Amino acid sequence: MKIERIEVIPYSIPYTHPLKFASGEVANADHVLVRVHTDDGVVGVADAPPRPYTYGETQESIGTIIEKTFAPQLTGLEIVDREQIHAVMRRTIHNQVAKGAVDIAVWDAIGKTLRTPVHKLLGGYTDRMRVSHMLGFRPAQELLDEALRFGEQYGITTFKLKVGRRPLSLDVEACHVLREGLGEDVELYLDANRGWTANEALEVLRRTEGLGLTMLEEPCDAKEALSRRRLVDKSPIPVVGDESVPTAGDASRELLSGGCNAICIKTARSGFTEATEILGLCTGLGVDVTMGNQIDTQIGSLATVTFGAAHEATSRRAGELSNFLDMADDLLADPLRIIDGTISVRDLPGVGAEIDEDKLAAYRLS
Ligand code: MUC
Ligand code: MG
Repeated sequence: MKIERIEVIPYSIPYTHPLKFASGEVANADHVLVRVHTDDGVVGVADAPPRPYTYGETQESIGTIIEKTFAPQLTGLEIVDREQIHAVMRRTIHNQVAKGAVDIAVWDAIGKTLRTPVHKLLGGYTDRMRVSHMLGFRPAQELLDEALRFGEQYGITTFKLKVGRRPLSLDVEACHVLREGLGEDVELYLDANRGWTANEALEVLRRTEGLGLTMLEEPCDAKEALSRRRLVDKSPIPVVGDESVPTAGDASRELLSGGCNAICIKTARSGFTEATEILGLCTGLGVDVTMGNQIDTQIGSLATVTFGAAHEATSRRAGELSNFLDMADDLLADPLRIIDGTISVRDLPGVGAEIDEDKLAAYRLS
């Protein structure tokens, strides 16, 4: 059960509805499929979504670092020796998304080797997660129409609104229109992807007072430490660290310095191993966590629900699991389904992401 080779396959699938947000826009899923092969024929699978505007990694850099640096160093290691695998990857700094995909593929291979679902290996708390849908930049009425459609069609009752626009009135208006149109029982929270200053974020909090917003994610750049701390102190709702906290070390720094008081965990950039470390830190400190979406495909969303459903703390809140619905196609042989606002884990060995090889052949770039 040794790692024999690691395959990286860049591919591209268009979005029918591109997602726009303060730090970027996604019109195509230009991702990398990662497959870890063992010497006894097991294949672990994961998806790597590059986000250059967030972490600096590109489709090319993810392929290259895995192929040229990690694969030669990991070949020959036992698939179950995760600490050795991570000790090797730690020798290269950054490259969180590439490392995350290798880690998830390794977990998938371990699950298949042990003939056990990975959600059981990780904790086995529950078998599904409630779904939160991310709404990108659009005029207020279109946002409301989209949210109503997702509510009706999929039973989704939690929405994360992408904000961080100027003038602030664009987002303030969207919040009012959504609350008015969706009613009081729908959960609404905001993610500014560092689009505002701390003072602008405070102004938006004042102008949306009374709307029952539950969280404010990455309102401004966490590196602007003093103003960010002031915002966190004054905010009546939790301020969630997202792109500022890809590792457990980053999460510790931001929590201890007052840069945030809740943490978004994304398996795409932290894998299952580092996500477990971040989660342990947060539960130890009594800090709320959310399961985020790196604008994931169905493969990535299945990884998120696998981790999120495995633990009590990560399954309390709705996880961001539904943006694959805006893609023209996907690579999963058995598509993910949202039923009554939830997505279930798969009771299959590993993570359960079986790839449709014909689709992969159609969308692969090399
Ligand atoms: C989010 O929560 O920020 C946007 C960029 C990215 O990396 O993830 C998304 C969603
Ligand atoms: Mg975010």
